[in-house]
Amino acid sequence: MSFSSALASAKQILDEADAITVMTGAGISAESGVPTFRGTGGLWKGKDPMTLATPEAFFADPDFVWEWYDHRRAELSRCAPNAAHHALVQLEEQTADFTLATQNVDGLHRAAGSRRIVHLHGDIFTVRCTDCGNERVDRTHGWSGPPHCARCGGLERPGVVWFGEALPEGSLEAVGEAVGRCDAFLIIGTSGLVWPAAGFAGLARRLGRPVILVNLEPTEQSSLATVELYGRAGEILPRLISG
Ligand code: BJW
Ligand code: ZN
Repeated sequence: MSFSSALASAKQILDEADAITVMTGAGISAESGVPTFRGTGGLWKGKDPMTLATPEAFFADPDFVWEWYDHRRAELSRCAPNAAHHALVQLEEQTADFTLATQNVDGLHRAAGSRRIVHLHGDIFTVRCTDCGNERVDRTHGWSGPPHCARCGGLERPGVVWFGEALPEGSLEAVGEAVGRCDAFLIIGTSGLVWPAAGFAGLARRLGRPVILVNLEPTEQSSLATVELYGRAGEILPRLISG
């Protein structure tokens, strides 16, 4: 199928849908200057994720892990939503039942104006006490050493979901229900390698819902897609979601 006929099919699916569920990954923020995790130039390039994104790594060396997150928070504070984030705000406005499930922790969907968001992997700008669980929003950076809780003095950690950790309470149920109700499932900019988020494409497919996939290149989930659109999300989404 040519790109233009795939685009026309995908547009028709979205136009006819009363309920749409979207799953985004790091690729949607790439054109905002946020590095993805995997691949050339990715955040994991030359690094072992297990030394940075597990609770064991954090408790073994909180200074090292916080240094990495502080650096990313500083970089992110200079990034703004791109045309793909904005297109999803428009899609939300024109859709009666809309859910945006994101694996991203960068806050760019919220900054663009999306409202019905489920953050499956947390939020890099929240900080949580490892002793009393108190959570707070903190957009500052340039820290020297890990922060500590104002309530109990405990060590604070980034409010993100690391490997081996459960996803935020109720988040999987919310996305599962949204997939169950949807007339179209749109997957944007994710390698589809990280579970349980990766499982929703298969669920949509098993339920017979059309699956539209937008990515730079084929992914683990391409075989599940009804329509595949390859290219930059920031270029494809405004064409897919117009007027
Ligand atoms: C573009 C583009 C452009 C680029 N336009 N596209 C087997 C089965 C099931 C589970 C497992 C399993 N083996 C191991 C597990 C568990 C594990 C897992 O999935 N591991 C896999 C790696 C194998 N999962 C977990 O541990 C999860 N928890 C869990 O399972 O808990 C069980 C439990 C239950 C009850 C109690 C206790 C435990 C948690 C997963 C947490 C993931 N966390 C991270 C880090 C977040 C914090 C941080 O940011 O530092 O989340 S890992 C990282 O990967 C991050 C991302 O959200 C996630 C997904 O990455 P994403 O978004 O797909 O990015 P990339 O880089 O992979 O891909 C980018 C894509 O964009 C590419 O395809 C590009 O082509 C594309 N692209 N530019 C369009 N302009
Ligand atoms: Zn505390």
